[in-house]
Amino acid sequence: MKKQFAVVLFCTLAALAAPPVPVIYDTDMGNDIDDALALAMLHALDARGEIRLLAVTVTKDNPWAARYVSAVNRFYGRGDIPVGLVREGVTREEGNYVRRAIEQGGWPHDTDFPEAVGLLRRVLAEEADGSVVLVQVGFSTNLARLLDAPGGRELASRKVKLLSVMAGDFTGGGPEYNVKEDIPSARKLAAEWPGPIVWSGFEVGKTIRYPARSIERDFAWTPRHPVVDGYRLYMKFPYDRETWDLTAVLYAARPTDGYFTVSGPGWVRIDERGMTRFEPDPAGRHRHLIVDDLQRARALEAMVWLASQPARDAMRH
Ligand SMILES: [Ca+2]
Repeated sequence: MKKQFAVVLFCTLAALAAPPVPVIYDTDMGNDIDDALALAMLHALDARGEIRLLAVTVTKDNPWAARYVSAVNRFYGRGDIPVGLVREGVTREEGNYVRRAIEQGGWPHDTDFPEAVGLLRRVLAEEADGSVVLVQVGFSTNLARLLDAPGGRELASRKVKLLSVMAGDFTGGGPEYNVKEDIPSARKLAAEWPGPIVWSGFEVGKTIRYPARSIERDFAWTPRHPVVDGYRLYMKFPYDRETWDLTAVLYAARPTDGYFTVSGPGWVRIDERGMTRFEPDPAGRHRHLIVDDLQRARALEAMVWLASQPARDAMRH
């Protein structure tokens, strides 16, 4: 009887739990280390059943960026997640950790990657209408191209529930890196994306820093980890690093948990030099994140726990 009761209870709880949110991660992996920590968070959220990581698309036109994504996916036992790579992107620059982390660590990885926009179209087409959350934490190259691809604009409009973006600066600072690297695509995305966008500006992640002590302490469950390898190579260790891309993932996965305050509606306007500004408008489809000191502490704790969560099916080395 007891066992039957447990089975019934489990089934009831499973039915009550919200289904995992399908997520696509679009990243310029390799330019900074926050992309890698954000990918680790996505694997933790996937393992918890909060999201389903459908695919990763890379905006950095360098094979080592995609290989590193593949290596991290395989580490988490998820080599099945497709990885797309931009063709003729805005930068071929390799960055200073993706290749070294793979070569020094000997991390197994894929070497053939489909073109990113084609992968986005295929993956979006398979999902239910209004269900997908897109997280863009690099340049807007892939998503701007999606709008011009056959059927791409309709897929963006029909399938995507929310686009969570790390880009811009809404405190009057200079052109932000993700915008500046591909200004025409960022302008196109801001002006033409058919659905809601929530922007995490430079000022949000800048004030919440991932602690070096977490890298040293919280990954002790595994002798080796490709994200830890990357973190130690990216800059002279130990250092704390801004959590820009992690904030966009946290909001995308848990939008109602109060980690951030969301502005009223409006539009993000981007000028020819890449300067961003938020223009309030009750009819606008854009919002941006705001964070106070209490939220910074809560958000950081969540980001650290998720990024360092032990992998269910980690490769053992
Ligand atoms: Ca990034």
